[in-house]
Amino acid sequence: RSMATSARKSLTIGLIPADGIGKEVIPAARTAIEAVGSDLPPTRFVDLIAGFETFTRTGVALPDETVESLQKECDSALFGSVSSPSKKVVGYSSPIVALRKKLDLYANVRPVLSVSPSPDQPSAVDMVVVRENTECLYIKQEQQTLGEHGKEARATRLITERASTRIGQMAFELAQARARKHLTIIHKSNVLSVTDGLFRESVRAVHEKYPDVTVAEQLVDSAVYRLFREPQIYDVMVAPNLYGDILSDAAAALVGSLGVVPSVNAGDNFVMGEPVHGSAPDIVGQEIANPIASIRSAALMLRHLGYNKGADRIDSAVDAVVREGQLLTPDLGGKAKTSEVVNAIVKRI
Ligand code: GGG
Repeated sequence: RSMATSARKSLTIGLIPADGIGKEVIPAARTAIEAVGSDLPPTRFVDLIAGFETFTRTGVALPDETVESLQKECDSALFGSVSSPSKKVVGYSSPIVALRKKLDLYANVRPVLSVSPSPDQPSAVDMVVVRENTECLYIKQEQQTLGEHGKEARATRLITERASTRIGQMAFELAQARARKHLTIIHKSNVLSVTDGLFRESVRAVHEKYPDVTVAEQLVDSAVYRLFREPQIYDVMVAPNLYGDILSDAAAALVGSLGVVPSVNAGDNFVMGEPVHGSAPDIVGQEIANPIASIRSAALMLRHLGYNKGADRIDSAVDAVVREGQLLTPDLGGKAKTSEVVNAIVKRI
């Protein structure tokens, strides 16, 4: 789905690197967009802050100014990665989860695509995970109480017909636009018959509008198994938030590294590119973070805005660099620095 480009005389993109390697890879994505030049309208970037580091410095993880700028002056955005602590920190709440909700970016679209040995050969792995982005356990309603046998913790899982229907609609539209036109609904309704049952039934109800699309269902556990045994059976997968998060990270293993998988957080009026990988504190500052996931997220964001030519130029340049195999970061078995990969991609754009 793309947002019309015709009315846009200029393009304003918010950049939110956030934490860890986000600060290394979002500048790389900006460089790639700048290299596209005249295939885009005059483009302006707005530097914005959010993240755990922002929280430790200012006491706020997602400043109002960031949200306001995105809502009022930006056409789209790129988000890097966030390092939320695993233990509760009073006053802190994940800014990316909040941002997706505040901007109503209800779909996280994650294409998982391997680069074929030559441009005329098909990719061995070519699927899209469509993850519902606003509910499930990510509404973060958790409580701990003291029970008869010690501490007890509970989390509320929210699944609504509205959110499941609109993510289903997005997934069917994506499937319809692809060659295989096949959608797999991921759930666990044999155990969670009420919540996952509603998700499954709501997505299924959209099918009648897309008769060309074939539909299958898969329990999430067996979906992970089949993902590794026979990835070619999948085309578009649609899943509630948590399953989609886990499945898309797992699927990244099929294409070499989490460092190459892009995503967009998409709503009806705004799109925000975001690499699927996290903030990778173990490699921060070493100049070896793979910039490809962010650069491809920029391409995906441009595609969503309707700038297919610019997006194609970026993706083809990345494909060429990966195919040549000379300049790859360590996650892909190479020795190149982030900046060397960026320079090689920019030269080919
Ligand atoms: N770009 C994806 C990302 O930052 N992943 C890390 C993640 O999921 N963090 C959740 C959080 O810290 O709120």
